[in-house]
Amino acid sequence: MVDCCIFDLDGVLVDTARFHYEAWAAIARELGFAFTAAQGEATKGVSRMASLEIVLRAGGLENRFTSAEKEQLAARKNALYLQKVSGMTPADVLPGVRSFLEDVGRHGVSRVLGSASKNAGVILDCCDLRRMFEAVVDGTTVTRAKPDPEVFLQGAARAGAAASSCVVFEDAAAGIEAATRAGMRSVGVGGSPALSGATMQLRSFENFSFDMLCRQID
Ligand code: B16
Ligand code: MG
Repeated sequence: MVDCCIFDLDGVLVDTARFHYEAWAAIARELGFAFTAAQGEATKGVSRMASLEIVLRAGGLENRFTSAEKEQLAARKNALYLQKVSGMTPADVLPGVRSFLEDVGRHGVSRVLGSASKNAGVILDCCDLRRMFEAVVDGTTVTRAKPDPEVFLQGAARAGAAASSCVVFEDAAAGIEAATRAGMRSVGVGGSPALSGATMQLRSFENFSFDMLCRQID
């Protein structure tokens, strides 16, 4: 039984994970080291300040900056990131996503956004996705970042759904762990081996339907 689908944003509905990575890599370059794409994987689904710590550790600079300096670095990264996402359009929504969201809605099942990002609203508006969700929970309303289950528990509460009837769509290991800790089933989107803890795997939303989800997850 599935009463509510909760969708992560970055890496599930849109491919903004690469913009996060490019912005962090630019900050690392300014600080004098290379931040590799493999190192960038660990920042997926993780909050902005926790991501900064991962970047600084990669450069051996974890004890180098004051809190105020770290805030400045994070703000600078965010400005670079916003430059990249502000040009997004509905064409940037990943293949099959829009029709799957419509299909879920046609079944009368709640659609909730559950993202760690403080920029979720900007992306939803640029990509004309906001009207496809009954509730939006994001980095502006959540106090504890994934893998804490807060974001998904807030989403279930907003939809009035029991955790056991929710399915979370996630591209990050931290998000799959958060779903499991919330008592929810999960779909690991994108095929990364890091998502082996998910209830089921989905490479892409192309040709995927709500009926297929129910058959595979129930
Ligand atoms: P922001 P999600 C997450 O979004 C990203 O995966 C992660 O890389 C980022 O650090 C985090 O949002 C915070 O984003 O800096 O925009 O507030 O995957 O939970 O939708
Ligand atoms: Mg994500």
